[in-house]
Amino acid sequence: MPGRQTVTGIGAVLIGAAMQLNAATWDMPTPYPDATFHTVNISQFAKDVSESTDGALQIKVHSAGSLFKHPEISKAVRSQQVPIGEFFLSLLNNENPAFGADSLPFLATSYEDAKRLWEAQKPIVQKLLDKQGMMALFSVPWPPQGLYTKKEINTAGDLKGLKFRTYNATLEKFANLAGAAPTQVEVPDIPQAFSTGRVEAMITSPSTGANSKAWDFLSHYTDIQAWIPKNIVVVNKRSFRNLDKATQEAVIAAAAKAEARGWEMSRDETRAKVKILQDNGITVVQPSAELIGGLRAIGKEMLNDWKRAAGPEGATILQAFSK
Ligand code: PCA
Repeated sequence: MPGRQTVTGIGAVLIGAAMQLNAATWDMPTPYPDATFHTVNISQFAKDVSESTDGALQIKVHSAGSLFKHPEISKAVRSQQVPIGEFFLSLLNNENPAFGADSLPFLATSYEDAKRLWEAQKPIVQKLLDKQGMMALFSVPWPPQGLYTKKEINTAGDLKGLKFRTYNATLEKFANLAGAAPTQVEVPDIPQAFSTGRVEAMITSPSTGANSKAWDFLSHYTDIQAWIPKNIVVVNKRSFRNLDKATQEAVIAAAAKAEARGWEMSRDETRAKVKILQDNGITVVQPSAELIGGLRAIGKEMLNDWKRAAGPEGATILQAFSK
């Protein structure tokens, strides 16, 4: 038996060596810090891929814009500088408004609606990414977006003149229409932007507010639940095709799990993070009817502009969404 043991041992070593030869490591840039639930979900995705491929594919997550800055991530995947990456889907609104449907104010404000919107958007997003040599793996929503300020906000008019932190062109437009002064700031830079007075108000999720320790620099959270934007994880198609069939299938299976898990995490976040805001002294306010009325009027104008810009693709999305 010792002899046989040895053969098995050598065999195992050879198989191990062969696997090492075929093993790939994928660098994956992501924009948000490690504690963000999206990043936690992606780390689990990477772990699932590693386990289900017996280490043949390792995904190394580079969080918080450490490998590529957020606006560069989609381009880095497109040009195959990296095989995989995560970004805020509606950042691509400038390339095609279809990407930005989930950042339109008051179009989809519940998780059920957000899910339907994603189903409506997905075929078109996939087609547009495909033209750029990319493929969507999964998409996960942020909790509903709320309003953070240093004072009570009772009407849309109260936003006039505020230095407003934004994260994409759609929110920038919203801020402009509200008469505020928009400035683009990435999540890791939020605390500094507030503490240096560059900005004094923002619209984002309870997650990002709590993770940024918003109580250090502002006092009010108004729960306007204005939209439910998503992150997306994409792969470069050539990189994906370079994987063997079994590994491709493992990636797709782990992605499906990550999408389901991410939507659940997002729902749980909403309650948990609003409570953290409250526990740390932020005044959590339900919006007045007047405030919501004013913000909805801005949303209506933005939807009309979007419809014009998004053409037939936009119409297809809205039609599928309202079914
Ligand atoms: N957090 C990210 C995107 C949306 C959100 O809730 C941000 O504030 O940039």
